[in-house]
Amino acid sequence: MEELHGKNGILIHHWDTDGMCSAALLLRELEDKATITTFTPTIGNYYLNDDDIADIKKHVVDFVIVADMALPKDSIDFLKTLGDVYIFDHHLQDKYDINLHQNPVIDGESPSRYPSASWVLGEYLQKNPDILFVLGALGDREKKLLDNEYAMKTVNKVMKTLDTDFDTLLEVIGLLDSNYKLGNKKEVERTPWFLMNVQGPDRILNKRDLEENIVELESAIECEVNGERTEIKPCVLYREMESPYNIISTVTRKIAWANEDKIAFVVNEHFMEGSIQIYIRGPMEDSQSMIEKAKEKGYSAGGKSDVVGMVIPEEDKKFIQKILEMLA
Ligand SMILES: [Mn+2]
Repeated sequence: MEELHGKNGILIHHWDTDGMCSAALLLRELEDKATITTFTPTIGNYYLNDDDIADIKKHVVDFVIVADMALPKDSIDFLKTLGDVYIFDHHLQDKYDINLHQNPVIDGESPSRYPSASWVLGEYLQKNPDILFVLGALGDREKKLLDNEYAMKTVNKVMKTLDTDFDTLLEVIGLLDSNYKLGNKKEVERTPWFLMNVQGPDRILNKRDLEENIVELESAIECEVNGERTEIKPCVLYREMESPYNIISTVTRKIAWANEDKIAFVVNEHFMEGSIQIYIRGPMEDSQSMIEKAKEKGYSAGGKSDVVGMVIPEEDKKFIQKILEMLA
């Protein structure tokens, strides 16, 4: 990446562990050779909104790097007006006409060969696999990474060198992801600068503010799980959250696991401004048609047979009722 030396750039990264580790790998490479500002989009949005664009425009840059985020075409078109654009990613997305779009998965490589953006970057920069590589992959796949024989070979090697184990690294992921769960965008943007100097798990495990985050998150989750809820139909437990944190998936899972014959239906209007998060978990007959219904309306939605997650605009609160009616 010698063409970037002596230049000014903005580094846009995903807010999760993989995004921060990928940004840290880039900082290690460029920090003393280029002037770099780290930036994460409004947490929860997989595109650049007007606030993000206004913030980015405050910086005069020659180049933009996007790490671990599949931004839509109009966001990329905006970034191209600022300077040269580089993307390092592993999500499925269209190939863009930019300076460099390094994404082996869209070039036909198997996603199991590239479990994280940190993996893509480490290979691109020709670095030996290290803690940042491994944390990125573990953050994105968690325990599912254990089934990826190819990746685990490298992970095991790195863990051996660092004298650590899988469960300890999962704890590290929990600590690193606590910032975005609390909605702390500034801290997410600062973390790659800390991670670039990390060689093993200890400094992260001993970082006091992260420990405090976990205590705060756990007590908020506890409050929500034990909070008031309505039995809407014999099979549905409905909970309207009060927390401003991004903990809806954990809260829903805990309610569902404690009530196995019921469907946990949880909504939160307090995490994303202007939007409502919805999470549904339990024995559903047709989760796919709910996902389709949301997508038809242009809302972001996804899930599996027993889990559905979606984000809807607050103007369309009625949509919650429609989804509830679809449950037996
Ligand atoms: Mn990723």
